Amino acid sequence: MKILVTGGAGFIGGNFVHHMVNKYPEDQIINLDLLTYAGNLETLKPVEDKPNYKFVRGDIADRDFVMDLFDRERPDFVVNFAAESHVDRSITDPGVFVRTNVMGTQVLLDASKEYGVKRYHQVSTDEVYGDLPLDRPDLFFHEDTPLHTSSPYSSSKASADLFVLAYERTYGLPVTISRCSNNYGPYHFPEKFIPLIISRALADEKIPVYGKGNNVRDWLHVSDHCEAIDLILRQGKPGEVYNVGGHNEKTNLEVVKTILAALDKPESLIEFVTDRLGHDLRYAIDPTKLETELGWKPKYTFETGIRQTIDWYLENREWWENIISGDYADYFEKMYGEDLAE
Ligand code: NAD
Ligand code: TDX
Repeated sequence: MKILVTGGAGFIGGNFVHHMVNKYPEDQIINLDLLTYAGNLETLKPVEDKPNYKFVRGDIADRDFVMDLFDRERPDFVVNFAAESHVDRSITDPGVFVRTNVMGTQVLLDASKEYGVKRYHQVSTDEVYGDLPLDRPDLFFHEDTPLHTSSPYSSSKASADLFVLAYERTYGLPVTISRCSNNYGPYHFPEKFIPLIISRALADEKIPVYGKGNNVRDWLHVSDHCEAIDLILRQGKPGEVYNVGGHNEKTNLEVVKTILAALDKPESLIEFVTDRLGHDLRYAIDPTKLETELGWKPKYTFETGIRQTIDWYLENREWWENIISGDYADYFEKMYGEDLAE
């Protein structure tokens, strides 16, 4: 079996490539990634010499390039992780989110249709459902919860989902979609909340918390997400959407305090800063369908997962210190400069 993974030099795609290359030595894994600021070949070092792995640099929105690649490689399965993924960046520069997340997905769908792939899997997000109120802990996102997006990022992901489902209904393309809650774990780019906390706390630097820090996210370890996608790819029903989440809801403040305590750092590092525009209040996934129909079960609790993640960042300083000292430093200054000024 030949599996084309897009966005495999990013956080979740990279973890998924590791998972697939190691678990299925008889399958061929092709990793197509543009290597934007978020793509990092260092993440692929552990698998780059494996005989069942190949890297191709390219843009999923470049139709001629993608069609040529499909013509050459004839993949059986396509798993699309490639995306612009950071909500804050979508607020300052929405255009590239439409290009990659919507138009790129549509190009991949056309190629999958043209070359008869057996399964196209779209990696989506719980953010397509919008948010839930903080005072209704009884409410959860189900697969049939209406799409109700808040940010340019989530709007682009929801648009892509609609195209994916349209290609199933209109052309009979065998598609599946997974909508996962917030991931954390190894190789997470330090612009995102958890690696940002760990890397800044280790340097005794202020940690920016938006608003009052009472927004709630539902955290899932990235390896549990990878297992879910693998399962859906092999056993999921074409045309179906599967929610992925492990019931690990935490306020942002709880997350910061947990990490500071684990690193033995003071809470005085917390700095409340201007809130994100349109900031979603609460995400919470109901994963019952995936659990009952496909037998998925997460291996990590938040407590075991965050410990593993902190240890990984302690043991792999070079990976994230290289990022922090590069172009990312300019982004951080523009994003938080005034808020975190002494
Ligand atoms: P990421 O930003 O770490 O990685 C994205 C990757 O896509 C990078 O390697 C980048 O180089 C590549 N890429 C970007 N534009 C491209 C293009 N035009 N052509 C080819 N490659 C391109 O993202 P992530 O956090 O790993 O998220 C992966 C996917 O999972 C995204 O689709 C995201 O919406 C979804 N998702 C993320 C989370 C989360 O918590 N991070 C949760 C649910 C779903
Ligand atoms: O500096 C910060 N301070 C802060 O308080 C940052 C970067 C974030 N936050 C808050 C905003 C959110 O409530 O922390 C929470 C998590 O923020 P992010 O890491 O930016 O994630 P989020 O916006 O929840 O989106 C993530 O989960 C769903 C991923 O980035 C998306 O790609 C995924 O679809």
